[in-house]
Amino acid sequence: MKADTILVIGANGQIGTALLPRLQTLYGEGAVIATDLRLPARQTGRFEILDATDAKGLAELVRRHGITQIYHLAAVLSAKGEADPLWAWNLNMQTLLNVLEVSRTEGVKKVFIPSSIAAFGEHAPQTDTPQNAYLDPATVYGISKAAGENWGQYYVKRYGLDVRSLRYPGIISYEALPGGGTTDYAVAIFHEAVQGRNYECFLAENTRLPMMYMDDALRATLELMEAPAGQLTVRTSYNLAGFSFTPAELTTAIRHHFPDFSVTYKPDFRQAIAESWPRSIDDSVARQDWGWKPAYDLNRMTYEMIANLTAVYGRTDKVVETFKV
Ligand code: AKB
Repeated sequence: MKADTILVIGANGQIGTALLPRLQTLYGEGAVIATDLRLPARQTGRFEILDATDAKGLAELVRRHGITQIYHLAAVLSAKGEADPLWAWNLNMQTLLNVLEVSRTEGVKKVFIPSSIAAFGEHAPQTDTPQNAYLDPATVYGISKAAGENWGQYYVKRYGLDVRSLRYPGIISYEALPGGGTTDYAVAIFHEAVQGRNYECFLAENTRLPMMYMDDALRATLELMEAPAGQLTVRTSYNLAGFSFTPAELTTAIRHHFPDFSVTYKPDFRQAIAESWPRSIDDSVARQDWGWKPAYDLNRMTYEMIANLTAVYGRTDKVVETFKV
């Protein structure tokens, strides 16, 4: 157990819900303060209501608990952000700047800020997109991620704050639903299949995107946060890869378990977002700097998702709400 006090912002989201128990195991339940806009359906450990756009409230909480590390996971994702771009920009940037500033003024030792494959746009090579590819994102979410990466690096260089970041691919998990992303189909499809229903996909069947199973995403996050600072050559955000697939390939993998499962395709505005993103990612710098290596492929992830969601839907106290975009 380590003598750090950890603040998780956006603890009720897809990543926060899965990361929280890992941090509690690593640092001790009492050392992790989970926060979000509202209380979670099921609470374990210490939880406080926090609106991270409120700089004063955030600073008061950081001081009161003597926070030494922050995981800032609150954000409006790609598809939802397009419905109200200025709101999404303000929320994503205000919360990020509040986190960086409170960390600088209150002596927080380490900060994790997620970036995304959404930071890339049409001028990045779409296959094996390299670490230093040009960033011209097509969505307001991607613009906020590209700007956020640079703000993180600025705080490292100007103030010596230890800010670390990963460009997450689409993350697939059973613990909580993603909310408003373009890769959400890859989670929604499992919920339908496990409940014996067919699925209507909002992306075209041959749309290839980089994805990752939550277990790998959590391990990458914690390994990056544990890595000696001197080994980190990237202070914007590290490229991170798991595996890539299309909706058609995912359907085939699911049909291995549920042969009657079928998918129809009705691409909507999210198709253009997906087409602006990489198809696969070159994460060799992460592998070299801090030893990153994914453990899951498409088939192993599919098996885990089906096994875990079967258990979830088999329960009477369902922990997953109906899937909404
Ligand atoms: C989204 O689809 O917006 C996110 C992401 C790839 O960052 N899952």
